[in-house]
Amino acid sequence: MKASEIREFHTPGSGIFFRARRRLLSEKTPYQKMEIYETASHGRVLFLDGLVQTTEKDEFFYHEMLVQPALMAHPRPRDVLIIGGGDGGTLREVLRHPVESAVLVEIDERVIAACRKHFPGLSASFGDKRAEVVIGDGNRYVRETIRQFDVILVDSSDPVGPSAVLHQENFYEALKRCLRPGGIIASQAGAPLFYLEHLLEKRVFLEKMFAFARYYLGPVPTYPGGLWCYAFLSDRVDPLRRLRRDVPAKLKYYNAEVHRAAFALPEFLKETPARRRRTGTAHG
Ligand code: AG3
Repeated sequence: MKASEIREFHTPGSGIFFRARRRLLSEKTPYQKMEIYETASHGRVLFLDGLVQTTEKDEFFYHEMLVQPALMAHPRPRDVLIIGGGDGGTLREVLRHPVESAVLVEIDERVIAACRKHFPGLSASFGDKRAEVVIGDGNRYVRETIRQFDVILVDSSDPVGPSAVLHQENFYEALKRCLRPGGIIASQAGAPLFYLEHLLEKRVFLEKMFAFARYYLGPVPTYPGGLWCYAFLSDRVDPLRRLRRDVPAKLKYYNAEVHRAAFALPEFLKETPARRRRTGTAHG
């Protein structure tokens, strides 16, 4: 492979590659290796520890679908908490709504600094008066804060490395304590094709914890498998009832029909871990 081709392995024998026009940044931060490239096909691409986090071309699929379903299902979201999301894309989607505050807790301040410089389309939202950035460990923040929120969004990376704790049961217990009555959590849950076991196990504890614990899906062309899973969690709000009608202008992916369709799950995601072990399904 030529030096100008950058890639992420999804398995030892498959993955995605981009032709890089130029490397804009390569830095070892205290938490991870961060790289930003200008590519021939996808605009700028951010890698953390070798995993594609965002590309200018297809980031809207992910950021709109992580944020808009929860924000549109909540009758009056005032205060929002974002865990992770240092590139600013999730914050941008939140601030399309007339919220009063959006607190973003990011562990790695170098990611924010780099994205403010290299991804203006994502990070312009950091300049908004309603945005408050906390540099720190999201897991620790939710255990220590006395603040409560209407919507909490978990914009983590894969369940390996610095993000691993953000996929665990006791993190969700702590999150729940930060939720106002009627509040909603949405979190990115990963690639159904590669993390199916993990997704099915996670749903077992999420369903015990929340009256409404639903997975929903959307495409993210540059993420492993191309199909991405998110969790919608609430004790009071059914994601498919009483959506607000004031969808923000200028979205590229999300609308009310997409919202409904996203909650329809394919057969392999309806499995339970126990049934799957019994039938020994081959994929995932
Ligand atoms: N957070 C989810 C990234 C997961 C990508 N995984 C991978 N490429 N293996 C993205 C952060 C964007 N705000």
